[in-house]
Amino acid sequence: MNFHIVTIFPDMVRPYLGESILKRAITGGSVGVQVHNLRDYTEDKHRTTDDYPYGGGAGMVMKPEPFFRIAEDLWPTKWKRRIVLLSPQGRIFDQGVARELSMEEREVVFFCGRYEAIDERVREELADDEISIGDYVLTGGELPALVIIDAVVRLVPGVLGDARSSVEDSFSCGLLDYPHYTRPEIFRGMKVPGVLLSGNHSEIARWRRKQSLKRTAEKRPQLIEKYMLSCKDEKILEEIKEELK
Ligand code: 9D3
Repeated sequence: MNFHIVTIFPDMVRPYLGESILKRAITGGSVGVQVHNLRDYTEDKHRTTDDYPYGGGAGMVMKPEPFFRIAEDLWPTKWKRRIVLLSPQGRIFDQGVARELSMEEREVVFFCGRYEAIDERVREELADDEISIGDYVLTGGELPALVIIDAVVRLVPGVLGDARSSVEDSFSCGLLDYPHYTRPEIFRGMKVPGVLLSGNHSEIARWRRKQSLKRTAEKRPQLIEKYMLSCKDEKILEEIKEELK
């Protein structure tokens, strides 16, 4: 799995890639991430990447030439690259999009915008995909690129190690997580639920399932609607509704 981040702020993204699971994934060889300075692909003395908008208005627009130059220099064959434009107009990133990207065979290239916009011809001619990470306004695409790489890398086989597989995660399974506890058994008078100390593994599994369903129904009811419930889940949900009466 190979990623490229194209940005005018390469120093913003490099430190994050050099720590923790991401670092291990990269040094381990299952994932590659290269950071490219867009300014290196300008041709003028001042290494200009932005200009005034045609038609007027506030803010600057990123020039098309540096994006075309880097795409044609580094990934000249169209079918070997997937250029992802990061922008507020993109489709919203979620675990499904992460799964889709984790199966990508082409080089995945993120174009990070700054200023108000990127020249429309970059979208029309170069972009294969356009992604937003949610409906809030950021200052650029750099954090979105890191967010997406972070979510995708943990789905690449071998990155997490098999002890904790990403398959069991909340969201990939479509429900929120159940509550977790560690020692001490009583902390400032607050007790760990007895069932977790019982050693009864089927009871524990049922309690966790019920907590997941309860939390999801309470905090994110739309996730319950999307999720395929088993007969047993339906029964547990009825039980939860009964208890809330
Ligand atoms: C009023 C016009 N603004 C759109 C909401 C202009 C604008 C603001 C901020 C254009 C770009 C940006 C910078 N944001 C991104 O490049 C971006 C982003 C985001 O702001 N939120 C969520 N996902 C993303 S992906 C790239």
